[in-house]
Amino acid sequence: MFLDEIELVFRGGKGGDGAVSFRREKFAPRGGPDGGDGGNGGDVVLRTSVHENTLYHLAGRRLFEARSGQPGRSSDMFGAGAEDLVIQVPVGTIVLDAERGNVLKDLDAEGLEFIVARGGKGGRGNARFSTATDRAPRHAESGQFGEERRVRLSLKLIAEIGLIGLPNAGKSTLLSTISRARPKIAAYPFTTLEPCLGIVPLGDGRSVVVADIPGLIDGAHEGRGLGVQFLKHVERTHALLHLVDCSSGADMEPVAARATVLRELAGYGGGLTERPRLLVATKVEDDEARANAARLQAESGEPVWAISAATRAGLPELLGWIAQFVRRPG
Ligand SMILES: Nc1nc2c(ncn2[C@@H]2O[C@H](COP(=O)(O)OP(=O)(O)OP(=O)(O)O)[C@@H](O)[C@H]2O)c(=O)[nH]1
Ligand SMILES: [Mg+2]
Repeated sequence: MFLDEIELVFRGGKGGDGAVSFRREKFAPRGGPDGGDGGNGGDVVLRTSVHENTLYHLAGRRLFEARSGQPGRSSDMFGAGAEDLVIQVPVGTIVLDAERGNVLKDLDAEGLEFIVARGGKGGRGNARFSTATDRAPRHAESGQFGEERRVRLSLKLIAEIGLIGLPNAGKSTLLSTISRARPKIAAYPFTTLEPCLGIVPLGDGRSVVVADIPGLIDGAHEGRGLGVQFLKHVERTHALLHLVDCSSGADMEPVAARATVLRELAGYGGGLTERPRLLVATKVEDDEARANAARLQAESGEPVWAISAATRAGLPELLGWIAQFVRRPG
């Protein structure tokens, strides 16, 4: 089960109350004040761990509260401070204020910690309130309440595989076929207006995150079409699938279509052209499409993998190729 967004309340532990107490010594019936301080409440701490991949383990519970500090005791004994409540979250968890929506912390590396709700301070015992004029203070402080925060945790997936290609190449259709993501699909260019990520199960218990981005057109790296801002979403991927429509109804002849997208990658820079890349002929369902795919392979000098999202032909082989770029465990 995958869960990438959750709203929770975190509450720091309450501080222990300070004690009111007086020394009772044999020959000093009215001894001085000796009430100790209460211990501090525990903090709620979020800590990143590579052993968590989702936020699912936090579901089903709305409030996470750290323990309270112990009250102070007589004979100047301090109450014990409470241990922190440490909650493991996956790397890539963003902590947002649930009301205002602003980012409180971007937990983007292993072993990071963030105190999401501080524990309350322990109250001072009456021993601390003794003055020259009041040697027998009868009051102590209560422990403070812990901080309470309503936050949204949002898991930012980092895509391992990026889908690139001209508009209408079949990128969103492929993603919707191999994952549960449901990007919009239509027979007109620029159906996809923002990147969409899907988790693709590989069948061996592992999964891979695939990013579908809006189609690239001539001049995209200079800001044409939907612009360059989308290429940055594939910048951190390990490999790219370059989809080329090889059907008879394609908007552009496949060899030219391939060259257009490669020019945009080169223009964008950032090492995208050196990224492992697989040329994928899409919508290959008839002889004409097969011939187009063969010509694309001959003229590009690159291996071309033919698929059809409609018939699922070639998809298991494609997932096999993708599997070699998965770096995450489990
Ligand atoms: N026959 C056939 N049609 C397909 C296949 N894959 C996609 N299509 C059609 O091609 C059209 C474009 O598909 P999309 O998946 O929206 O293409 P895209 O690359 O995401 O396009 P943009 O989001 O505009 O960049 C749609 O009408 C799809 O139904 C396929 O395997 N076979
Ligand atoms: Mg699309």
